[in-house]
Amino acid sequence: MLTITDEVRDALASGQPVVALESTIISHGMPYPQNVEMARTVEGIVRDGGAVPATIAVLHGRPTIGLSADDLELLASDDSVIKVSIRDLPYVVSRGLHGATTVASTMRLAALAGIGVFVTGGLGGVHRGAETSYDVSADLTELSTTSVAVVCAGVKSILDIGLTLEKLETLGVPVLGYGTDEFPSFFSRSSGFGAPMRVDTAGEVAALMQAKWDLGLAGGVVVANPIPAEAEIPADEIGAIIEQALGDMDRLGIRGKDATPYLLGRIVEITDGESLKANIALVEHNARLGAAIAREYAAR
Ligand code: PSU
Ligand code: MN
Repeated sequence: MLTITDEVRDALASGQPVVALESTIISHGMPYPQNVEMARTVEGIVRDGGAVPATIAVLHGRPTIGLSADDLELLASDDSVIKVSIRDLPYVVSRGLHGATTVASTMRLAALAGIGVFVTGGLGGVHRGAETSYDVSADLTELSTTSVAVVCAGVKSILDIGLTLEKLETLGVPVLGYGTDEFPSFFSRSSGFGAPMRVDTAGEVAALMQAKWDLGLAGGVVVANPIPAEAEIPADEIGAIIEQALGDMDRLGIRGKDATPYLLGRIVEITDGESLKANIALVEHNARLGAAIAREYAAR
């Protein structure tokens, strides 16, 4: 049921490094046209890093691995594109719709295609107030079963970071601080929470991936790569802005799958675009690391 470009198929068949990229970040995570510029740039960074980029989405109901420039433009600008997590996949596929895939559904489609490394910006997780809303991203359950390493900049404090880390522990998901003892919080290098484990090289990540899967421990690995210092928004500065965005969301009664896109957009508005710059910088930074990990993993 997958459409895979010849380039990606050939790379996988010959054991060359491939890096999966998600599309919700394009369609529902950033405004146009910065989103499509980001998508193109990130693919270029993966290529420069010696790996083949495979951006993943559902187009005309077909799960598609590897996208053209026109596909990226459509995902970035067409309002009919649906945010597709795991539970939404059958709907968009059976109806022939366009879908932008989240971390969860991108992981699943990457795994079906045979791709083991995936680069994104931030993971979904346990939302603040989840004790009453039950809002826990399917990204976490997917990480418990699908064997793909996910390079991210941690999770931002629109979520409950502590509960997200607890849930990942329960689900048996290794969470690696890359070159850091502290778990990063997306816009900021710090979060107040320790990284459960630390690694310092792409080779160490690849070795851990292999050890996990050789042990028969199916499921993902989270590689938490802090935003570069020159691009970060300090935690105390972004904290108040996130509180404001959460308050606005509550007043508007927004919840469920619309929560994360609303909050991301609102934070861009409140910061007058500063958060968008940071977001783009951290995704680019993750793309460099993801390519290096894919190369190390392919060489094992
Ligand atoms: N965090 C970000 N940017 C994003 C997302 C999360 O900083 O674009 C997206 C990812 O696609 C993630 C999804 O998988 O939001 C989580 O949505 P939900 O909480 O509805 O599962
Ligand atoms: Mn949710």
